[in-house]
Amino acid sequence: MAPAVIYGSQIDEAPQLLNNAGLKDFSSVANGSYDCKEDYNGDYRFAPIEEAQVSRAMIKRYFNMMYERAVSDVVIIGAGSAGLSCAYHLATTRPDLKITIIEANVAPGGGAWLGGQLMTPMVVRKPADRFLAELGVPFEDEGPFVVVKHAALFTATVLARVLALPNVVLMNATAVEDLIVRPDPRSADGTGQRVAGVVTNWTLVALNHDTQSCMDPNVITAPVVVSATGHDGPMGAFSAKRLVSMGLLKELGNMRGLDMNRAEPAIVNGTREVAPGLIMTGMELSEHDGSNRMGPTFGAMMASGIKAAREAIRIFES
Ligand code: 48N
Repeated sequence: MAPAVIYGSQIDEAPQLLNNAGLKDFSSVANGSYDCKEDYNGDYRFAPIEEAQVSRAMIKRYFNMMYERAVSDVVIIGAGSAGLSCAYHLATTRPDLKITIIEANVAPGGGAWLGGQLMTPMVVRKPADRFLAELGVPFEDEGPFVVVKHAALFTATVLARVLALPNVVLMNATAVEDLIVRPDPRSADGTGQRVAGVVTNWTLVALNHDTQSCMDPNVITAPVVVSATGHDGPMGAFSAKRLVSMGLLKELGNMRGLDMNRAEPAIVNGTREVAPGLIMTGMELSEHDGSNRMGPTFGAMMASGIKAAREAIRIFES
């Protein structure tokens, strides 16, 4: 008996699936009236499936995405508050751009799941509250600043908004372990380099290069890279440190002590293209420039991310 069209994907194990599901044929599945039942009184029944269908549903989508995003317009390294704010502003302002976010952790969000020292409320100084309003994140107004009742409310909201945008893809549990560089045609003496993409690997591999023989990486090319890798963590300040080791930055500025009033404008106003093709945003910039840290207030991360997006647009439009 030739297997019927399998709902959702063609697999050649159809007879086994019929047998596993106790079905005579797939007509009930193919026309959507399949044998399932939302009954919470002890008779909840799922539509039948063959394990291979699950694998193929994931493999088809993920590797098509990897194939398509091997050439991206913008790569954002780091899905913390700065990287996600950049992704949101860039993707909504320029829906034509293919934006690929690379995040080392399984869970995106960086340090923005808590307000500070396990406390959950998130403080955002005005005027950065305007970004919260744009996202639809509720907050309590305290005059010069606002408070989001739980940091996760901001982070989950901006993450959801970003992932719903058709021109954004997120590769989490994936680390950027190097930068792609090319000769910079704009350099005065022709010896300059410009960043032209990223070198990636599964994070667990990237963290274990000294415990196993090298597993070679993957590459994603992009004319603009935005680095938002933060100031601490297993790979914090990744691009700032790599710029030093590759000779594109003389030395790290190293983050200074906490001064909220000085730190937040310094990070926002300092957000820029720190090397040809590489824009730096968020707390990574404090390591690059030697600016102060601001501690448990997140408005600068949002505004710096937005500025990084505008810098990327400037590059595309120049
Ligand atoms: O949240 P972070 O660490 O970084 P930002 O800049 O988005 O936000 C910083 C903010 O959370 C603060 O530190 C606050 C304001 N405190 C300031 C203070 O004074 O202490 O997110 C960076 C993300 C993380 O999710 C990392 O996992 C990821 O970047 N990451 C990487 N992803 C891919 N490849 C890498 N090499 C890499 N390195 C870091």
